[in-house]
Amino acid sequence: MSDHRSRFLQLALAAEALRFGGFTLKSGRTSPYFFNAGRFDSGAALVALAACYADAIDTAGLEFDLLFGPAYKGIPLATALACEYARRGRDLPLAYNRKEAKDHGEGGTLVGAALDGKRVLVVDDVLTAGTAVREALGLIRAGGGIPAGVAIALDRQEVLDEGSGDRRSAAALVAANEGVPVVAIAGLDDLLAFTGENATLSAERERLLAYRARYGSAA
Ligand code: OMP
Repeated sequence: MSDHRSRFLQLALAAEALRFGGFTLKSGRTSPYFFNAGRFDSGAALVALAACYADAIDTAGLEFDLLFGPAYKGIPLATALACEYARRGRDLPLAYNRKEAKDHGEGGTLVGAALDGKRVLVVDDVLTAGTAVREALGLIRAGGGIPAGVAIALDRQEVLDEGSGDRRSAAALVAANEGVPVVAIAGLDDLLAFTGENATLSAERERLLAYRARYGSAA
């Protein structure tokens, strides 16, 4: 497992952003694990997380001119990543959206750098069905930007409909249908590899394997 993957999983477990138990997802599925990026709730935690995003993005060779953080959880993530790139010598413009349009002051739903003609990288927390990410890509197009990719912390590597024969992941479908690369710091497969290396997580690993057998995408 590449360094940023295991570093991220260690950070997420230490921050309790990644937890094991029983969780109901937006899809209604009951998951034995949950990723809550809101637990990266200090400057040091966000700095460490942003370095993992930057390593994953650079390893994938994504090309973009602007970072976009979808409200709400993407906003601090994209902001921390912009700071990390500045630290690495690349000053990137940053934008994000409001959930509710503002009808006074500067107005509108988009905040920050103008998207016009820019190749925009969406920075978000987690992808399950891809609904949140697809919405963000729509906002970018509506704002005149050119979607250039999606960077997420965790790809849950799930199928959209476990009853159908289509075992493609939701992330692969977003990439194919939206025409943009989707890059994750880590995925369910990495979490399984990580739990396999840690004997204290063997019970959790069994539950993850059962969940993947039912809802997981083909590799
Ligand atoms: P999709 O829109 O289905 O891709 O799911 C992304 C959203 O699911 C996130 O923005 C969260 O609201 C939520 N979520 C998590 O935050 N962490 C998880 O581990 C799983 C989910 C989820 O509900 O699927």
